[in-house]
Amino acid sequence: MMKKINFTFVFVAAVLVALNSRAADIPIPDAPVDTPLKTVTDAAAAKRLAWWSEARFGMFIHWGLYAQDGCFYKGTNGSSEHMMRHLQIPLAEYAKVADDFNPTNFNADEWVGIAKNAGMEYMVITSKHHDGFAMYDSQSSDYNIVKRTPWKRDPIKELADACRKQGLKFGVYYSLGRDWEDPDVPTRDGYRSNTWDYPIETNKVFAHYFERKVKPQITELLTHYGPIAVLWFDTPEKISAAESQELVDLIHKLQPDCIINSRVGHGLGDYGVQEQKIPGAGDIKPWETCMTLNGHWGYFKGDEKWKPAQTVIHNLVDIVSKGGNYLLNVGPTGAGVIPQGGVNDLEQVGAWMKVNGEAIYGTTVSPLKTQPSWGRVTKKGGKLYLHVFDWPKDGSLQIEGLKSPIKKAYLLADTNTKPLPVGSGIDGLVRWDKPFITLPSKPLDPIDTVVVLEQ
Ligand code: FHN
Repeated sequence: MMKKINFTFVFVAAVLVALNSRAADIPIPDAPVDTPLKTVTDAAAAKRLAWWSEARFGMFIHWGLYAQDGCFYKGTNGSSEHMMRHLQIPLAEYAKVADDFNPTNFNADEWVGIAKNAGMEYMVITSKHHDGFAMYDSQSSDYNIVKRTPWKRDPIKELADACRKQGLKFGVYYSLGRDWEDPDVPTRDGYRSNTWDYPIETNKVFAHYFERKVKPQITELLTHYGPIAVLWFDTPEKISAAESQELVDLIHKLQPDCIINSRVGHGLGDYGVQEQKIPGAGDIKPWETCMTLNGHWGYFKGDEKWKPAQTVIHNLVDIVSKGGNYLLNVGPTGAGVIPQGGVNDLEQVGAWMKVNGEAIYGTTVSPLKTQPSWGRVTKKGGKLYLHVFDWPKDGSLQIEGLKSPIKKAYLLADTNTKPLPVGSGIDGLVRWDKPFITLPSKPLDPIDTVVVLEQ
């Protein structure tokens, strides 16, 4: 009997060790559980969100010291923008990466042009990620791109100016509850803290970091760079409800029109975050899916697994048909370049958006009870936009559950809006709530051809 127990114990211990060691090297950063938004959009929030609900599609950018060598450090794979944590690089060593960070190929107008050409209407870039390094000329912390790199330029300023010039809204990401430079940033059981430079979690006082770094940096971001359209907080971790509220009040005082996401913490913020996923159904409150274009947020050298343009377009349509926004991420290189594979993708998405953007911008959640098997539906005013992914072989498209009769049907890409026949039901009866639309034999766009129903 003893032998059996021993064996079991050894086996269980071995499994635990294996799991634990595997846990240590899981590269993909975990998404915090997003607290559901307590604040249903009040009138002020609805006003702030008006442009955002129109925009529907934005560019997310993760750029920082980790990009210098594609998330590798001295030849070792750091797995992601969490490189400093994954490899437990001492702060003094990690800071030296800045000594060589010199992105001479950076061109703000080019980055904004790529976003604009893709049909994106806003941009959100990391002003400070978990490594605590400010990607702007921070007056409250010398640990920043202007003071610590040979490049000495402020990309936040240059991108803010370029966005304004090209008509995009500009926003910043800020890592709220994870900062591996500051000694006072605890996380739950230290699981995402800097425990290698600052090993004693109980010594860490979040309020000190909040007063010393968070509030001064949020203040300077909202006072030195013109209109900031979005403050995109991340990983609120150990922030208190009072501190979350204090941040919201500070932001509204400095820039009342600035939109705040739900990761400011404690159910506050103007919209909810879905990370790397699209919910099955929509939500009564505004929400946004943020997603990588390849497999990493920060530039990871060798990751060429770009989502095909078809996937991006279908994701965008799916999200918008459920009332959400799509914030799609690129990770520029240490030289300041958005990888060509991502640019090629976004060019194809932009070509589709140039023809079909009307069926995305300013549309709202589909009025149909269920998502049709052949695609998705978006709505704007008296028009329904039928996004047909799978073209019916018999050329007949059925709609279920209309709430009012169709006055006219035509292909969005058909500039002559030649009416499409709206046929009768299979039993010969014309069911206005379940019409059939006779389509051309071939779709105009194999990825998504849009049929417009005017009601
Ligand atoms: O740990 C971060 C991660 O690096 C990335 O910034 C994502 C983007 O939403 N947020 C955290 C993981 O949820």
